Amino acid sequence: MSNLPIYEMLAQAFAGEGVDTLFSLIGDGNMHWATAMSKIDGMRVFHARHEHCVCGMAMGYHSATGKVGVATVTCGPGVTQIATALTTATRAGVPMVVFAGESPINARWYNQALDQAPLVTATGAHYIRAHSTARMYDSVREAFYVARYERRPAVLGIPYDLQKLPLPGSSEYVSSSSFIPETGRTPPNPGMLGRLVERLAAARRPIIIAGRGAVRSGAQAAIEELAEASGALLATTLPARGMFDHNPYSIGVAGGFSSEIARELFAESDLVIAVGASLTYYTVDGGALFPKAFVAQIDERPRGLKDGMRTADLFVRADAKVGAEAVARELSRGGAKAGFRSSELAQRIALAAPDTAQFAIAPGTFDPRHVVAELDRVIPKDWEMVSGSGHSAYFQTHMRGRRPEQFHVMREFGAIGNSISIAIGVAAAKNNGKVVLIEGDGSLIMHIQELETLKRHGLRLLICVLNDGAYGAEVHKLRQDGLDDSGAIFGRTDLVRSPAVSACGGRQLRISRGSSR
Ligand SMILES: Cc1ncc(C[n+]2csc(CCOP(=O)(O)OP(=O)(O)O)c2C)c(N)n1
Ligand SMILES: [Mg+2]
Repeated sequence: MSNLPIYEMLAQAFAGEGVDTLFSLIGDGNMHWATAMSKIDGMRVFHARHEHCVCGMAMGYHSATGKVGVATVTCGPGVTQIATALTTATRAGVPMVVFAGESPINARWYNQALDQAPLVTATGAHYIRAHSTARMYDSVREAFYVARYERRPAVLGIPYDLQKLPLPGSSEYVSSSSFIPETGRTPPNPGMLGRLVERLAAARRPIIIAGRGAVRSGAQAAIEELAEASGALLATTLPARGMFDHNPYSIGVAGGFSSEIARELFAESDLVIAVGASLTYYTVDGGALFPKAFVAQIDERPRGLKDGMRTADLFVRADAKVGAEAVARELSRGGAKAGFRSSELAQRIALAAPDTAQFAIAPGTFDPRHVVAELDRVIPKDWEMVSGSGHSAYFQTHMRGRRPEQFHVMREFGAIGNSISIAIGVAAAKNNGKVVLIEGDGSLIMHIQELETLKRHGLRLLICVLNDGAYGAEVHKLRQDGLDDSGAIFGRTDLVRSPAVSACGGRQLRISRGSSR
């Protein structure tokens, strides 16, 4: 039997998983463990102001590092606060472990008692009731294993009276990493590969869409070569945006955020190949983006039915890089072809404005397209960029020459209010002052208290607020349905004078029409 209390041993187990950064908000359920964590050599602990944001920061930290994000909240009300963050992380495939206490198992009554498991599992996260003192290490390992292997959040619920008992037995902690199956990259089935090559050889207007799977697999060069050999145009999903910006045949983001010329070219396409892209509802714009195309998918985990729609007509199960290389190799036997490509088209793509819609610009305000173009000009290309929510996030997709690995976006659950904490997680990971958050005003203000966290921890973050004084996305929808839009218009908050902004001591720069800077 070890003399140390379980909470100490649990902190050691987290360190054994390679955890070096923790986002925390403490209460009864986690304060012993969180304090033990803070004493571990080299551990960085960030104390936030809302549990939702504690998780958001861990999600941003994962996005910036690829490591499992780790957050801690107290039992009961700490856990009820994180339902939105857990769902967002589940939908975005974020590996995260949340250490949550549980109410004391031996107490007759405890005001914060709550059956946490159904709440957590409803979000799609994994819940572990760690009630066996003998199996505490197994519970930590299971949490990290699920997070890493299934790419989703896991919540550890440990009654806090148990945390104070001594750990029975004194075995060494063995990290979950050693249990993750090493299988190497998946090669394609030759028969399916042959069918895809045949389709591609016959296609006149092919377009390849690369997704997050292509980013993870390092498939960019292989996809560009395949596109060149087959005369295909290149596009990406929103999370993979920027991958082909340097390529003259890149048409940017596929889906609801597509540019006008991308929509036109997709509409003509006879073959779309998705590589490492799951073809969500948004990527295919609800099925409206490429109505004439035969669709093929190269993916480690092809799915026939996704978001209520048929995803593709032909599936090749393969790693994105190995799959793209194999198709290019087979195709090259027939020689390169022009496909969709011509120098005239490259010129049209180069000159096309992403969005030429005409709308009135109210006096004293800017056209958001011009604002984003100017931000693109002045913000160095190597900065990490965190995307906000609301309709203003669309304009940000017009920025060019920024790597997808440095673009942080988690929109799958459609919740606003996440991006400030995601950005803080990225800033904590990078710690270099080269992080920008571009966010809507409604979403930012939802969790603006985290400016204080930024200040207290001395983190540097540039926040650009597209302040239309409204829940702009909702204004559009209300007007479309002929409803009164006043419930979505709150007016432009004076961020310069706002107590939250001045309390954080941040520098504010209000840019309005006619100002010189
Ligand atoms: C948590 C949550 N609450 C409400 C909504 C509904 N909603 C969607 S977009 C939006 C407006 C966002 O406003 P803002 O951040 O200012 O961005 P804008 O659309 O104005 O650019 C709202 C309220 C939501 N998606 N998530
Ligand atoms: Mg707004």
